[in-house]
Amino acid sequence: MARPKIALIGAGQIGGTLAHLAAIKELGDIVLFDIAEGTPQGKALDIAQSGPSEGFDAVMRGANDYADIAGADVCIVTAGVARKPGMSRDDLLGINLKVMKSVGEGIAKHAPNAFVICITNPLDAMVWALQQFSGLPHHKVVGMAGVLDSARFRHFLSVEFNCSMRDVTAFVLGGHGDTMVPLARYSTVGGIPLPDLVAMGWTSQDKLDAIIQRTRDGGAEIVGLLKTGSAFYAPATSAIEMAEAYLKDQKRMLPCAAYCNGELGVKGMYVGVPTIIGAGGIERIADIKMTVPEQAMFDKSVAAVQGLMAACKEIDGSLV
Ligand code: A3D
Repeated sequence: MARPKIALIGAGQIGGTLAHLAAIKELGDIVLFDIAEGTPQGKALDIAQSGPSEGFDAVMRGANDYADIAGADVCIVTAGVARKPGMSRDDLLGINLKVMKSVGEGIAKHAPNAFVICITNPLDAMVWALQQFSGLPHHKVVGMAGVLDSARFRHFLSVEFNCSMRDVTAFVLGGHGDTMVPLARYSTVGGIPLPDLVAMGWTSQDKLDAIIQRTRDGGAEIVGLLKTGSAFYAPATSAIEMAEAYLKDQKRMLPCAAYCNGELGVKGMYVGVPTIIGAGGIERIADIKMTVPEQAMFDKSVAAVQGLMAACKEIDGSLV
């Protein structure tokens, strides 16, 4: 059977890391696409030359022409600009919206059957626009944010509890921004929910609140340290987890920005919700019932995403 084809639209910090991870995991042959001439070709050659030591079989190619993504099974989109210190994700909206238009048209023309994972910020509004620009079905266009936000939460919790990250599960829902919603009740260590661990004296409510806030600020903390851009190792790893779930029909339950049609009280927009990803793309959304305070936090986050969608509509009248 031929290897799957993975197209990475954007060959910057995340794009390069995606290519390296996809090769090491032998997920398929890889095309790195970018408008910058030389960057995708140089990165593709560099990563290909890591193959003999790592021992992977994957054809790696750089491209500046959308024709080279033809027939891709998966497209992961990071094209656009990233944050610098002092910028919010929302500051990227105007420039990245234009990028989504050209990317959407390129995918529609050359890879209409792909499973598309968007990473470009501001995430929830960009994936919503990308779906419209590409015209691909909603269940085949998804945003990566919840896996990363949950991974950050899991990492901080594992340090607090001095336990393996593998045994920490966590749930971060809502929009990928300052209003994201880490849900303590659905986050566990070895199946024990966080509120129970507070009651057991494993941590205090104050410490847990601080970890939740650090999770919300997780991206900005890294931007502040790097000074030249934003996080890329963990964002790439998170998107690869989603791509692998699709390519191997793993039916993983992962929090993703998915198109909601009434689930969790949301209709006609993308926002972070628990989903099942398998060969059918987004196969299911878990319509969990939240408590009144949780729902209020979630609704606030949904409203923030709707504000960004309205700003997009003002810039591009074709969006509905
Ligand atoms: P960066 O290293 O700047 O790479 C972006 C690449 O996009 C560059 O190589 C550009 O040349 C390329 N590009 C620009 N315009 C186009 C275009 N029209 N077509 C094709 N390629 C183009 O950024 P990065 O890789 O660090 O981040 C990429 C995006 O991911 C940014 O918008 C970040 O804000 C976002 N991001 C999202 C998360 C989430 O969790 C959602 C996390 C981290 C970064």
